[in-house]
Amino acid sequence: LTQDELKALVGLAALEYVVPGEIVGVGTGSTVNKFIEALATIKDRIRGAVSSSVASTERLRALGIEVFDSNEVDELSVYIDGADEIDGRGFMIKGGGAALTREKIVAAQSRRFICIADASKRVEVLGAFPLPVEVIPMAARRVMHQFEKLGGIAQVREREGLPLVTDNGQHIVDVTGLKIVDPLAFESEISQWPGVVTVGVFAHQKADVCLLGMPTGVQTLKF
Ligand code: DER
Repeated sequence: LTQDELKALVGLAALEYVVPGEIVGVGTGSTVNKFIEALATIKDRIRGAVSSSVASTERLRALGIEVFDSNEVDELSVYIDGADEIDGRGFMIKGGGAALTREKIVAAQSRRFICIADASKRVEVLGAFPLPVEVIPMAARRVMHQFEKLGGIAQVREREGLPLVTDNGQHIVDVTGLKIVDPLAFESEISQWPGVVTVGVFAHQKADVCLLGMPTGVQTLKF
């Protein structure tokens, strides 16, 4: 099975966690795009979606699925999203798609986080994938310096030679060389650095279930 087929497999498997008649929390990324395609096949059985990015909103609307703002709904039963890394406790690194802030917001308003990922995302210790951190641009230099003091190597994410600008109008710093052995403490510490909007460690908003696409099929991990 190719990686794309593994993503389609878990995107389809996630349908079983969707509660009929309800509004579904939808994340961002290529694996979630497979879930959105699957969701469209049952769009008459759901009320709509809350989306974690402009990109996902556009895809949902193009497929005839109504999209609500976070402020229009109370709690969601379920949030379906991908990850860049996921460890044995359901802690994740996210933000490869630059949507980490809205992803963490929608995850926080959802009762259950269902992570969908191909097997390559499963790690023992978080940190091999460059850690995304959304920052207020004026704070970028100091935040990068703080990470360097932790032994990291930080750089501003660029698109066509200019800093990438997120849906929220901010910049992203990617940090390599970190070993995040205590994701809960790390997330708490970095989140209170002045100028940090969101750190791409999802420990306080961990996954409850991970549907992992393996060549042998879908492995369901519960945390
Ligand atoms: O940006 C994100 O958090 C995405 O969910 C990302 O982590 C997973 O994207 P992928 O499914 O395209 O690998």
